[in-house]
Amino acid sequence: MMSQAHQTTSQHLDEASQQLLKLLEQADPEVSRHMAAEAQRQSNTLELIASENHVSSAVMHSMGSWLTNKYAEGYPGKRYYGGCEFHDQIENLARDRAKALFGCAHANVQPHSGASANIAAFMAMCKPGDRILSLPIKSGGHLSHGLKPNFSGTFYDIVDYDLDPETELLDYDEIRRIAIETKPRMIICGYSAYPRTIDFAAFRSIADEVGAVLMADIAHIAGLVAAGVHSSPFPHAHIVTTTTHKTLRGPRGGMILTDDEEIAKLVDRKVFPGSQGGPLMHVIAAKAIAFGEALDPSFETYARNVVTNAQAMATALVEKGYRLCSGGTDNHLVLVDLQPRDAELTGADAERWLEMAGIITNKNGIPNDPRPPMVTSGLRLGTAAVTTRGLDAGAMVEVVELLDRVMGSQGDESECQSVCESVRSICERFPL
Ligand code: DSN
Repeated sequence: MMSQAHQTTSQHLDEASQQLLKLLEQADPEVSRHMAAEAQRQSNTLELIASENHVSSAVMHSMGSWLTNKYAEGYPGKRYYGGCEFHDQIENLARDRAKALFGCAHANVQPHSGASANIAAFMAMCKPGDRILSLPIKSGGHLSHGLKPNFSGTFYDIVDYDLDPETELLDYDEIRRIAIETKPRMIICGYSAYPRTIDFAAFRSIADEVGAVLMADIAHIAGLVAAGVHSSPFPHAHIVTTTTHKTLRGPRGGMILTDDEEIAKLVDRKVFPGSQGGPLMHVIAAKAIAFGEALDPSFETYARNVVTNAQAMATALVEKGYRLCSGGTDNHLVLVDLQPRDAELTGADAERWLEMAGIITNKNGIPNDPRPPMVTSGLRLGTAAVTTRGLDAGAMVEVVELLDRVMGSQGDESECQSVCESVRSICERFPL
């Protein structure tokens, strides 16, 4: 017997997904029940987490394929296992498409995640103990850029730069001053919660002035960069790391890019055998497919709409009395300071109440946040996933209206229920 959740979900699912759920119902009803419920959750809620997206059916189902059965340690043409002929061809396709997408000379598509890509990039460019200059996580950086408990903060000498406290923008003069004073081996740009354009050329000029390596982590904006909607880290950064699953809309994974032949050799060695064993070939196939999709001209339209939607959301939020960090957005995300709207309101409350109403977000620290990371005074909202399901600027205004109703009611149960019904109807208008 199919569960109610499965039946409801199946109406929205492509044939391959329906077959998968049918198969799982026979093979493992317990897992099947939870997977069907998750498919339904994704279908019936609005995903505003800035780092998430909805992949195509081809990307999703290529991950559940024969390629998961294979060990392929090494690189195309130089493997430690037999039987890799087709894996070589698939990995070469992924590498070539990545190079075409980002206009660079070398791509390593094996990192299992963005953090894994960063481990290999650090190992390629720095020795343990070397000094690295980066934006801390509390100001919008990433944990793998130097947080103390992370490998980066444990094995390297991390020096922080920060945002301008007034404008909440990168202050290139101040970054330059700190770089000259501290002489880092490597400077990192690229962030998890920075809504503005990054000036890669300015960073490179600072790096050159102090003889540092420039690393750009474009995990969040990779799709915008690939589409030409955000400026490219090439030719400025020596080494570029990214995830493949955020605005780039591929499978969960990482990648390292470079234009420099010597750095390319180091990167390959530090990914394998330096920090990883067997590559996830089923995920590499899905990366190849996603890169192929991103090379299609329609991806540029998608990426432009992501930014248009974020700007529409930003304007609507400001009209409702919310303060946006840095005053707005140039990319796919906005960082909302909840305090001016309601001094008692925390990011944790907002995240929980919105989830009750079917709007999925994450609490996020704002620059100089007085509250701890599990509470926060901010909310990070992104438009990559809702743009994939077709929401436009008008729909973003509707979403902000609903979000504000939830905030205004302080998470009142019946108001959240009523908003949830409106969310459901938006989801039906813009099905996955
Ligand atoms: N956890 C990711 C994000 O949400 O930004 C970064 O890795």
